[in-house]
Amino acid sequence: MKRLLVLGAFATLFFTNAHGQQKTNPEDISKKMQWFADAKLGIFIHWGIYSVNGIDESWSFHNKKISYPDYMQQLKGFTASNYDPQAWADLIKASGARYAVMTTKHHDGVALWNSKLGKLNVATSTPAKRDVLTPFFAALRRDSIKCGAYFSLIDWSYKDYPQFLKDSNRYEIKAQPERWQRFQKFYEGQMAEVMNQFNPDLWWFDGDWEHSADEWEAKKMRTMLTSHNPNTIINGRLQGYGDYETPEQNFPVSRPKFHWWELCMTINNNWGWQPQDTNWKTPFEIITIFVDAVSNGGNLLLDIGPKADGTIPEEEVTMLKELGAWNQRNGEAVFNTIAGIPQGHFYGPTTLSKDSTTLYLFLPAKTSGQVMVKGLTNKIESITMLGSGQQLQHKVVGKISWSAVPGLVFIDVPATGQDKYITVLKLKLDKPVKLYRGQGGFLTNE
Ligand code: FHN
Repeated sequence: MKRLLVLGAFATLFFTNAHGQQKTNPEDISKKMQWFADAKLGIFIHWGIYSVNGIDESWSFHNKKISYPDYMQQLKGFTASNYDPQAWADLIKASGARYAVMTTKHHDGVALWNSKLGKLNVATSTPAKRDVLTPFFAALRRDSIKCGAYFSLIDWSYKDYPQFLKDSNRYEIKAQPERWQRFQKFYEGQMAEVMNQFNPDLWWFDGDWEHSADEWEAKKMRTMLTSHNPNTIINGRLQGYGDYETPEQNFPVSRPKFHWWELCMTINNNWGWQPQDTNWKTPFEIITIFVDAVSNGGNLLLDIGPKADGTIPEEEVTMLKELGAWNQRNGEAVFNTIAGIPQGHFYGPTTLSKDSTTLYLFLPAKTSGQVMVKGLTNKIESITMLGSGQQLQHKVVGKISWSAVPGLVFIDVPATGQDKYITVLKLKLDKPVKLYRGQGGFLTNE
């Protein structure tokens, strides 16, 4: 699906979906998106019956790795016996995250709240025997963390949903429109339950690819949600009626053209708990990916997959704590900042303060010696290594008297005091950052 995002004078969002239909979204969303833009880090939680056997969420039966009846047997093992929603919220707070996105229902159709629309939910059909969402969202709000609801539009379990297994559908909509209308009533009813019961600050839709905006009644759903809560924000998986883009596991190289965007990513390779997946990224790797996204104007939504009893895997607890400790030392360079200077001026990620008078440089690895900044016309008033607080020296090299082209800034970086993971240098500038973007030239002030 291709979405062309054009920002008007007041951040009107225009989307063109895969069918070339241009939809306008004549809302001024820049104000309500501000908390999201400032938040930079969210924690994603994939929790469901798939954590009983530690298999692919929903996809394991859809792709026929396991039979549907065997997949649904997992209902009997979802105990939440060690579930401590306040501990989850406190750990998310400690990571430095400003929001969390929890699966309310994945493609398998198993609701994590006590839905009155059917029995396929953890309160009615599992040993957990309770709505696990209400206490979690309450705990997040006690910790002043914004609440995001992941909601799968796809429901491969529902008898009136067309798709089921990868090679077998229940019916075609055009042949049985009344069945699709029954599904629409069901899915929109469940969405309304989540809206009324949890009033999410953010909706993280998923699975929109299986049907069109019209079939999902996407515009009607957006209107329902934003009428109920004008400040709620919607991700870009509602077939062109969302507010921001959601690259997934794929790291943008060039700066995404979308004004607001969020990279969602796992810590190992799987969304839910899978014991055999020990391919854990290191804290250095996660922090590098995090600052790369932030430097390009995006957020990181980092996923954890709790076990069926509600225990969060130790590796993920450690990761969130390490990430939080790094954010404690360097958070001013991340939270409430704006995207950094274009690539080419510094060999690493950068961010700027909102007034652009402070430039943050993220050293991509341990270094001893000098780092260089090109094309900076500003006078640097001070350079501080965050964490250690050391004041650093710099010199300007190659500034020619007759040329307006700035010299190269070389900063002396001491081997001591650098961060355990990514070191940040804070450059206080004389005024908002001003960059030379020319090709050099000669004998001219080009
Ligand atoms: O199909 C889902 C998948 O299971 C997982 O939930 C990810 C997380 O963003 N979203 C979809 C794949 O894009």
